[in-house]
Amino acid sequence: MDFKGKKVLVIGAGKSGISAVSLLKEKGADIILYDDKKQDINALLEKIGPGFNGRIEFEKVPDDVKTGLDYLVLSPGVPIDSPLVLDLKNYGPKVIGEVELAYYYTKGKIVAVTGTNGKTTTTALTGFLIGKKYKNTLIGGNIGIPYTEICLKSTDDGVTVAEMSSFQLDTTDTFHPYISMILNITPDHLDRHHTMENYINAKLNCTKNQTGSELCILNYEDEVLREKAKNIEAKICWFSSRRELENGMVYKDGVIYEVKEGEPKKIIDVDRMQLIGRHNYENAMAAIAAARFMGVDLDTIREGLEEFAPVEHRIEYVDTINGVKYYNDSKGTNPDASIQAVKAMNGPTYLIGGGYDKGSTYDEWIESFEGKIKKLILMGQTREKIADCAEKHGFKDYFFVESMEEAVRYCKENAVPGDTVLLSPCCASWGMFKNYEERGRIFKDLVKQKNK
Ligand code: UMA
Repeated sequence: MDFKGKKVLVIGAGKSGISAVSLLKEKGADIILYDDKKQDINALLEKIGPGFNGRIEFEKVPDDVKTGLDYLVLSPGVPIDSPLVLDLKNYGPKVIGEVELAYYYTKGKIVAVTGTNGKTTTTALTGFLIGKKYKNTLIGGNIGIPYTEICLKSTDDGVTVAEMSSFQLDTTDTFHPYISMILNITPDHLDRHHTMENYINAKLNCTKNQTGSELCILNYEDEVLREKAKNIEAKICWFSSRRELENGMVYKDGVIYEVKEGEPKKIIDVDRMQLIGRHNYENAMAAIAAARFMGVDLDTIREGLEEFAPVEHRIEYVDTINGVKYYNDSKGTNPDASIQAVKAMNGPTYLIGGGYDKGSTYDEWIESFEGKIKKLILMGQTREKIADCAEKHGFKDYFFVESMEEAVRYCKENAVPGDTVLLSPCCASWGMFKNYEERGRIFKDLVKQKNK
């Protein structure tokens, strides 16, 4: 795609927009970067890098920008049906997303990872396994590294593993991965997509351009996916953590198998992995299927599965102190995420929770305890609300603390060998911490201070 001299308006001056502008600058486009909100121009220019001759506009797109536009490039957070985008469409530009732009410049094979939950871990693990065979394996997308930032580093003999959100897939057109995967689909981002059908269709965009010789990896336990698979052109590899399959990847009784024509071949005892929890075994099966399709041999895959450390703050193993294992799941900022972490625990657990109140209800979270939670240590704005909910469900083993330091100290003083301590707050961190990353790091530091 030749952008030289083309008039391109990039909407959204966040990570993706800035990165798209840097790419378009390299390609000689005539660029206007726009954001609804005013920002510090110098800070933006610094991020864009040297040699930018374009314009930056805030709050209102000037009329002279609208005329003669060749392209409109949308950041993932910009809805395709926003009033601004609908207005600009009348001026005739081609509307693409930041990912579609990156795709024009991607060489080699692409693995696209999507799903409502588990995308980031699966993207990281898939990249890790494939990277053992393909030297130039790049990882990016929704994982936090804009796709436009990595695409120019791709090579014909390399692989790009891209985490794709529904926002990003909403604005793809020719984007064509060699391998796609949809891990699961449950309601999410309906404020943006309006209907579940739209959300599902956005996810399915990751496979719409695939051909019969390419692979689409799907979760057999997801009814939506089972139904939608009928219209998918690509070869399908199913995985299941609940039943045996004739072909695909299966998790059963602590072991992951690859099954061909009903013949299971053992891949790994899940105890050998650092990833824990059924949802993570599903993520691992998807990643293994992708690596197998890319020709990575089984011994290398096993080695990779054992080496791979969970993404920081997601059921991340911290340490074992006096026979007590500590896990950091600070990313458990909502009931769904935190329930997965609780389910992943195998024995008696001290659970540290509570934080900023974003209006969640905690009933399902408390119900997921299933007798496993020895003590619920609560902090932050939501502690009373959670305690009330716990009482309602007959759970009385909670304890209030004022700080993370006090929470960790309480666990160290009370947990006995064989217990586990899990930080999975079920709430946002704001109010007590800058973000969930800071909360997780403070927890880890406190755990590692052995005498506290
Ligand atoms: N903006 C507008 N008009 C709009 C919407 C946004 O001007 O209508 C501006 C905002 O004022 C802001 C900028 O756009 O200055 C933000 O752009 P953005 O929302 O596209 O965010 P980026 O910083 O570019 O980050 C995006 C993804 N964010 C979203 O999808 C909301 C990041 O995913 C992603 O890591 C990054 O690109 C790199 O690919 C985050 C996310 O929350 C982690 N994703 C959602 C999820 O995982 O559930 C989809």
